Amino acid sequence: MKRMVWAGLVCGLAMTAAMQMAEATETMNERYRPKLFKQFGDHVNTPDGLTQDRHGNIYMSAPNFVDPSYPGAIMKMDKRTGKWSIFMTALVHPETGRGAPMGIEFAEDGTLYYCDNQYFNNKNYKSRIMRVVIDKKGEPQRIEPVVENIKLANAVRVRGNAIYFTDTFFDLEGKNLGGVYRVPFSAFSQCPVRLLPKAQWQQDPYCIGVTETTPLSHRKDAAAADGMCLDKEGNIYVGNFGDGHFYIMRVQRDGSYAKPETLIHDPKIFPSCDGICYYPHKNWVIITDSERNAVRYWDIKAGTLGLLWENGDTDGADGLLDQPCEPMVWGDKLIVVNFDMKFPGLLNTVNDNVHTVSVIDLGTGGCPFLNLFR
Ligand SMILES: [Ca+2]
Ligand SMILES: [Ca+2]
Ligand SMILES: [Ca+2]
Repeated sequence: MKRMVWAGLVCGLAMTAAMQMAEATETMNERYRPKLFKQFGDHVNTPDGLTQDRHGNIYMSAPNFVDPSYPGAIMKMDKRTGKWSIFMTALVHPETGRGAPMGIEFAEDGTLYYCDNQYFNNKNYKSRIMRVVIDKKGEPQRIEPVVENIKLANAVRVRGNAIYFTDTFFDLEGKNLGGVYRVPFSAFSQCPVRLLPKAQWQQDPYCIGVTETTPLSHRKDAAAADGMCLDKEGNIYVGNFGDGHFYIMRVQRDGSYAKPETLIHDPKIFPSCDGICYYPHKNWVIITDSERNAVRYWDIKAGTLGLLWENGDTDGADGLLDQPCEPMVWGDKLIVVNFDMKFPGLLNTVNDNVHTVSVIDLGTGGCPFLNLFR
């Protein structure tokens, strides 16, 4: 009898604690409830990457994998009018006949760089980093490859005199590796740089870090390095798509980078890292979790993982997350693109025909539109 009373009491206490926690989480979340920022027609059926120019205009890539009858394109939203238009269609790869822009970012000189992810068309090193030369009026003039021989070019960042990008698959026997690359502008001033084949990654002067995925049993996804960003000190953050393993690469005094060091590897809490971005005001790295329809953040100073929002399976018409991929701080808002291209084991079950971008109000204290700490 006594035991039963104790059991009841303990159970009651646990329930109260759980309810309080649920309430606390609910309160925290409601402030960050995503709203619909933009819904596209089928010409943008698989949106992915995000960036902004110095005026705060938004650019979003659409590789259009789900319905390839539409070309890969980069869309632009004019900040002043809020109107979206096609900025450019992506350069088609001569062998695959497709252009598939993913990660995008502007250099300070106004050149736009983007990842051309050919891996879903051809796994044999067809992906590239592309450069879009833009004229004084802001119109694209020409597109050319600057780095070739990539497996799956995913995220790109531009900092100082170099570009940084991730390659999500190495496809080497027995290990599920992905990499972080740094290529200085000077290396492609005359002609494109070619990376070494992955079997020789240790000799590749441009490979500055390697990450490894331990596939989860419910997903069996070996995808490694996906999202990447830098903080204001120049440290690099990178996370794996397949298992959420999240790393820092600390910048050294001579400007080189230390090997990736684990910050979080706990797939029960955080099982998939897609895009990440830096939020200077709070010194956070904002992270999308593709499996759980969640936006998380790494608080750099506290060394803790937090949750901004998560929701169940949805088509996204109400602005909720539908397999979020790239996040971007834009003024006092967080813009989140919804990839909506299901892989086994993700919450997202349907590549529905509602193609959306979400917005989360960060409250006061966003960052300037020209965000050099992307
Ligand atoms: Ca990505
Ligand atoms: Ca959707
Ligand atoms: Ca969906």
